[in-house]
Amino acid sequence: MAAPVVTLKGVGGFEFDLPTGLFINNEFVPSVEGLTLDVENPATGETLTTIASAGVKDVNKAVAAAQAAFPGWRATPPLEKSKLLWKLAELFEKPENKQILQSVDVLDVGAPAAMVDFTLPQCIDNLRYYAGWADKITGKTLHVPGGHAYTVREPIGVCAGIVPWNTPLMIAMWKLAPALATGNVLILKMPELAPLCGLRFAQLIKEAGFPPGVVNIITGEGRVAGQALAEHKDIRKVSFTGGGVTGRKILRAAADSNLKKVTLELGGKGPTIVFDDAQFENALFWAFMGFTMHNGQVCAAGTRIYVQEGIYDKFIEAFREKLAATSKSSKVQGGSGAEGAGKTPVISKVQHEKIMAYIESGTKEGATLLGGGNRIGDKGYFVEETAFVDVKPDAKIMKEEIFGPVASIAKFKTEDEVIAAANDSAYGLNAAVFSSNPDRIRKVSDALEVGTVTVNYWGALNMNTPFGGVKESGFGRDMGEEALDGWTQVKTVKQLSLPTA
Ligand code: TXE
Repeated sequence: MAAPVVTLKGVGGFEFDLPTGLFINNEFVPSVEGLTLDVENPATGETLTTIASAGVKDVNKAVAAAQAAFPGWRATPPLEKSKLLWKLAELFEKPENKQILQSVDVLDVGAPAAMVDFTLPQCIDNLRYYAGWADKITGKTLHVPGGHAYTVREPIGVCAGIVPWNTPLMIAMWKLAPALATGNVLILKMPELAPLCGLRFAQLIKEAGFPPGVVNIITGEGRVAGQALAEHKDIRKVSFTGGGVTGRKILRAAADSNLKKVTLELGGKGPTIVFDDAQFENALFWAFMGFTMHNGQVCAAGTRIYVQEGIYDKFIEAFREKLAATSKSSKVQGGSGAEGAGKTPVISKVQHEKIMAYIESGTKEGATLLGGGNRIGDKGYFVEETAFVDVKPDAKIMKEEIFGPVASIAKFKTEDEVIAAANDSAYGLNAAVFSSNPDRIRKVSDALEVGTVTVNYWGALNMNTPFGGVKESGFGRDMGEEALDGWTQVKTVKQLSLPTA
């Protein structure tokens, strides 16, 4: 039995159909136990639609489908894999598909237009980049006493990708493209708060011609479907992007089941460091963008801003003006996020309440509010861009990932002082450094305990540069050649040279 199809209204009011089922073996099916999930529009708080929600039996079905598909996909010639990935990229590019994919991220994520304009091309680049890798997965030839050895990089088998809600389409493609290029089969678990893009790109997977079972896409609750994937004995690898609490649960489940391979990208508390010798307007632009982009619901958000004393007063004044200007326009346009214009909402009531509680804690712990700090409107989940100054190093808003548009600003004197402050964090995903002194840039970049440093800009995502964290930001890399390590395992073959008879 096929799952029902619903009709939704996209940005600008056009109508499109979307299947509501679990995508297993290239078919959309309802949950075996009849489980369903309501999907909310965060701009209004209203239910957008109801879709299937995977239970344990559905996860088992998806794993069985993937297992059956693995031998065939593994044996598929690399260039055939490339062609299918390339075809999927072409389908993403078709205007009608583009419009739907971007609309669903606006509908259930509440994503701003600027964000979907960035993420969709990123998805396409990723698919093409890894299409190019499919026939370049090579090993090494090594000399051993009395013979030789070689290594091959093999697929891991049935893998799972667990996707977060902030940029679900883009992060799903970060997992799908390298997983398939290296010969794995995949079950993608879309986030319960923003699952709709998964239903649309599932249709495109089928249209591109991927064999049944190679990609299975399930929607459902993390504590049920996600946990079942993490515990499954026949899944050999989980690639997870999300919060630290959930990341730890997945590691525990892997340890308690079959010791599956796990890679984790768990967000951060990125430092933005502005030296006196930085180009002022450039630094101001990126520092502001770094914590406001997508309402700060970005793992790489630059939410700790350190400014050197020589320009501190001028920088703070300019920052205050920017906040005031944004807040004014937010109030005029508040509530229009669903149409993709003006201020957009944060993902959910829970996230909104969490952000407001952090803002309250900032004032309670003695920081000074520079601007923002208020909820916008009484419908949906909108909040003003907010910044605090004089934030103490151990304040909650300086230490914890808020995942909202809240920046904590502090003054510093010396390079060594700011390096110590920037590294005084459990996280280590990324940092941004603003300076015009090459020696200083080199010294500070070397000393920062993070996976990525950007210099004189913020925002670290290109398909050919590896992205991931150190410390409690996790381990493993998305994008770049390095992501291939997480989707392959190395086999060594050794051979003695026997004397010829
Ligand atoms: O994410 P979860 P939540 C951070 C951010 C945010 C916090 C909590 O600080 O405020 O995490 O967000 C699935 N086993 N990030 O709770 O739970 C879930 O269904 C397996 C940073 O919404 O991490 C979804 O698909 N899977 C992050 C995915 O995990 C489980 C982006 C992410 O949800 C599961 C998002 C379980 N037991 C939040 N429980 C980043 N790194 O960018 C849930 N899931």
